[in-house]
Amino acid sequence: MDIEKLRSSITSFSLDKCNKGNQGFSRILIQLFGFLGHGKSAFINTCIYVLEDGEYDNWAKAKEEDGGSTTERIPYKLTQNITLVDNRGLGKMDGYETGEIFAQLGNLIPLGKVEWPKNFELVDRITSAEKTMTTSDFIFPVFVHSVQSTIENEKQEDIKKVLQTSTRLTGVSPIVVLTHKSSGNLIDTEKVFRNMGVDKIFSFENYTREDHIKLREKHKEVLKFLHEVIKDVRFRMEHQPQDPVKEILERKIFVMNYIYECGLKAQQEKILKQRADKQVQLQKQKEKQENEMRMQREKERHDRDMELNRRKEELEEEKKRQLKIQEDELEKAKNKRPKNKKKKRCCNCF
Ligand SMILES: Nc1nc2c(ncn2[C@@H]2O[C@H](COP(=O)(O)OP(=O)(O)OP(=O)(O)O)[C@@H](O)[C@H]2O)c(=O)[nH]1
Ligand SMILES: [Mg+2]
Repeated sequence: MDIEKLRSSITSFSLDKCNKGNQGFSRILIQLFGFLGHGKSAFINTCIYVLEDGEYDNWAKAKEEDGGSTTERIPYKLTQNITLVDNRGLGKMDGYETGEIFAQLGNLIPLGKVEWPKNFELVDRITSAEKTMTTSDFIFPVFVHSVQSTIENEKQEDIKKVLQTSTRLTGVSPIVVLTHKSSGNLIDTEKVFRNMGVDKIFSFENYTREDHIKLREKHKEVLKFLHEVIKDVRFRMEHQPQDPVKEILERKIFVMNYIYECGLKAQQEKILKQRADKQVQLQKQKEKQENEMRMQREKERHDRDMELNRRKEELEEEKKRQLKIQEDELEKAKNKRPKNKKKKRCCNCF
């Protein structure tokens, strides 16, 4: 399909025109998620720029020198039936952040400011958002990842789990969008995602404030991406009858269980960590005591040796002193011998 045909099939797409009707949905909500700063907002700008084909603008507030990162869930209407949602980026992938991501993906918390929860606060937010929950959004998850960032083995497992959980939650396998296509390791990153079981991968060099010269291939790739989303939605609408109200309830139960399990796991990990810390502490105490005892023994041995040496020296001294006394007495005795005997002998000589 050429660019114009792709564009018109996207702009004219309507859920009402699906074979089995809209089944209660009024729009496709393409939910972008992924790590902080990987180009989610820039990708939204790219999609709007390509579809409107007018002047470039930083609609989704992609990070610029004076701008910050996205902290709100903001919807951007692309066509009458397609809306993109810029979700808050993941910093790390702990249970709380992923819980928050699934609540966002499941449309269980309202659009707007997003605070990362520190505890079960998320459950309260989901519960209080119940009345305002929109059931008429067909959720389509899209994971955005920059090829400039290498994915270590440990992170691969985390991402894989998040992608699998997103599929179970939404019923749709997330499409992976790779950004910074020309300035990172595209082939290896694609391979990593393929190994995770992802089969739909699109790679882009996003249009940015600095570089937004319109390129036919880039335009076409973006349109192909949107067209793929529509094809997937059509397929699911046709082959898996939908019940939006039931689905959102199921998503709610799923996310609540997920948060509960994460909380439980975090508590178990905390207890295990406390036990391990205690073990380390006891081991340190034992080592300290053993060290002290060893030092005490060494000190005692040293003191004993010193005492022995001292006594030995004293004995030596005493011995020397006795010897000296004996010598002195001998000398004295020698000196006391009568002198006349000698004289007599001398007289005889004369
Ligand atoms: N050259 C180039 N720059 C990009 C690309 N994608 C994003 N950027 C730039 O990378 C920076 C971060 O992109 P954002 O779109 O703000 O990232 P984000 O995922 O929305 O970030 P958070 O909102 O913090 O989660 C911005 O300066 C973008 O202009 C790309 O494909 N190529
Ligand atoms: Mg952003």
